[in-house]
Amino acid sequence: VVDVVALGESMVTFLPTRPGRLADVPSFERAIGGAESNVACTLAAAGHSARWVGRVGADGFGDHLVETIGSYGVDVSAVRRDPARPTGIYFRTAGDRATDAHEVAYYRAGSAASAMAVGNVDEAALGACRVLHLSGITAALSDDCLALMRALTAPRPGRPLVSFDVNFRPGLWRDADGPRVLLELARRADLVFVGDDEAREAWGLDGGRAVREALPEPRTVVVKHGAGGATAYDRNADGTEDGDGRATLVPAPRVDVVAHVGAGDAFAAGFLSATLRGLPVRDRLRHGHLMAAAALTVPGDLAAPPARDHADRLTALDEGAWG
Ligand code: KDG
Repeated sequence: VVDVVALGESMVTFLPTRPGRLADVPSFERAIGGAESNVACTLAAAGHSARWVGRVGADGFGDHLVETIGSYGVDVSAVRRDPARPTGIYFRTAGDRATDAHEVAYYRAGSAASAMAVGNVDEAALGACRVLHLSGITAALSDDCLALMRALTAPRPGRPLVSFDVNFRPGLWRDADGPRVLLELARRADLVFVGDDEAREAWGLDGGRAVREALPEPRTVVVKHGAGGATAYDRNADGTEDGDGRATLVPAPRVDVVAHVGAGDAFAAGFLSATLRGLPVRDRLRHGHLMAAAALTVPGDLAAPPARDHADRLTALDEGAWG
């Protein structure tokens, strides 16, 4: 039984070598992206067993993804190669450090990953795990991918803990259905991550309490407030919520942001790592923030997470150190 299985599209990412509009950037550096494999890589780097289930082309970019993600210690044996479809790629601009406003150009329509479907993913590889990590991006890729997401989030005996990062990407949804579909999938998960900006944009919901009210089913809902920290609504076994129904808000450490990309994935990885270790909700949030801080201070998606004993010492600091 592996700790975490993450399913989703990974892409070769092209990061700009200088700031500016996409139209003006003269050259790019190759990196890897993919929200779900980012979570798997960070968890593997943090000492957990992790598997990525995905589909890439039978091309050099596909080789690069499988080899690089594998080099983090992630099990890539269930990744399928599609001889008829290419590996998705995307280009991005550096973006604004404060607001994260940036441009993205995706070349992923008709990608190998968009052909993932019930029936062509390795079912055995998706079982036998403690956590199955998914994101709303997959649901936007194609009708087959959406059907797969519905199957994976359906209630069934022996289901692992289903973790769902909403990851609303307006540019990927082919119609106006995205927000409704994302809400439907989130309600079927056990653990949901969502930014308060996403909740506002997708669902018109303002603030964590409104999000929790719209998502009463998942055991845990984590609402992220960017630099303002994150709030977890976590139900106890008796149906009550931690702190007599109050939420647990943990402020984020202040960091000198290089790029926001990948921070949400790192946060999810830190929260999941602490969840797998049975830590209390405050420490799960703190571990999320520490891994996000590492990702915020590098240009690409992935940063080396702090060593476990170091992270444990930092999360054990008193409230004063955490603002
Ligand atoms: O979370 C980082 C991702 O946005 C990036 O790696 C690309 O998965 C990606 C997406 O579809 O936006």
